[in-house]
Amino acid sequence: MGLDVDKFTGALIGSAVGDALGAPVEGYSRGKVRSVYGEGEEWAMKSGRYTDDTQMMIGVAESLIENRGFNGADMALKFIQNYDERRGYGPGSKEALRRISEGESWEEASKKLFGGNGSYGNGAAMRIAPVGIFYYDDAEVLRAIAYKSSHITHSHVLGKEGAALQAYSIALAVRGQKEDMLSRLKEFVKSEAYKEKITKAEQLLDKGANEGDIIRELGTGEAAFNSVPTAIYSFIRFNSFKDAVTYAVSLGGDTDTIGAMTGAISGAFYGEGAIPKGWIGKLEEGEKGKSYIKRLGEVLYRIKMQL
Ligand code: F2R
Ligand code: MG
Ligand code: MG
Repeated sequence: MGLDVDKFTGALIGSAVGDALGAPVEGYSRGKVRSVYGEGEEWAMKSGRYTDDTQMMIGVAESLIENRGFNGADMALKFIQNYDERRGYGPGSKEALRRISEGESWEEASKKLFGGNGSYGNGAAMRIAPVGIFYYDDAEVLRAIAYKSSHITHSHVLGKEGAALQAYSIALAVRGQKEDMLSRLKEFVKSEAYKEKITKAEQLLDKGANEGDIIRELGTGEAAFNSVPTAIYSFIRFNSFKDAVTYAVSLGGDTDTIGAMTGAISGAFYGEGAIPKGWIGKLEEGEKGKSYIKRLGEVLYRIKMQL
């Protein structure tokens, strides 16, 4: 299949760009986001520094590359080796990684969180882009790997399902399937909670909903079910990387994460070349900065295409 490497690098760089654009306004209201970014045609990225979303996404990619596929113990180790408190991690993820670093197995640690229910936070979905591109051609393998990679920190069924839904959205985007994306996602997803959110997204698209409707009906919070559907909606509603990611961040709430998830889907669909140059230009460089992230996308592509 003649698939461009630009889609693989676009998903990873797009995720990092969305994260960095949303990072300075994470937790802000819609109005406060506007007051920071203004009403300009193309928002100027502030610091370009990415957060835990990208730091963990890098770990997923590194582990898939080194193991030519999923290896739970190694992926957990990558998260621990890359751990950087200053990137701002969710409390559940932090606790799971602490437990694993102290000797618990990656299969057991996450089950202890939130009173034994496990986390349904969006931390597994926000880092899933490498799984979406690497397994773009097999929905059932993608689902299995999304669940397993989530389980390292997020064992609640809704945390895992959110990651699988986000990964499959990226896979469909790599394949250029935007038109019928929502109906395909509804067929794919197993949980009623997510099916209902996708139906809601369809209705909101039909009605030409305003930002308030999206915040209220789809959500902008830290739970996977209040953020993954919003990212998918943002991608489908607009016709460019810039507009989709700007919209996702403009809603406020968990802006770095919904920005990262929208950026991953949009980057996979439009390709790296469609990401505003000013945004990539400002994205942080350094040991594991934008050049490294791009390289991870290229290597995943080469392995996948057996080049
Ligand atoms: N942590 C942050 N942002 C705050 C600090 C950033 C600040 N700017 C800084 O620089 O310091 N963002 C990151 O966390 C989110 C991802 O979180 P993750 O990894 O899913 O963590 P967690 O704790 O597992 O889940 C998030 C929250 O969801 C609720 N929750 C989850 N499962 C629950 C359950 N079973 N029962 C009840 N509540 C549950 C909790 O409130 C969790 O804390 C991203 O935004 C990332 O950017
Ligand atoms: Mg973050
Ligand atoms: Mg966040």
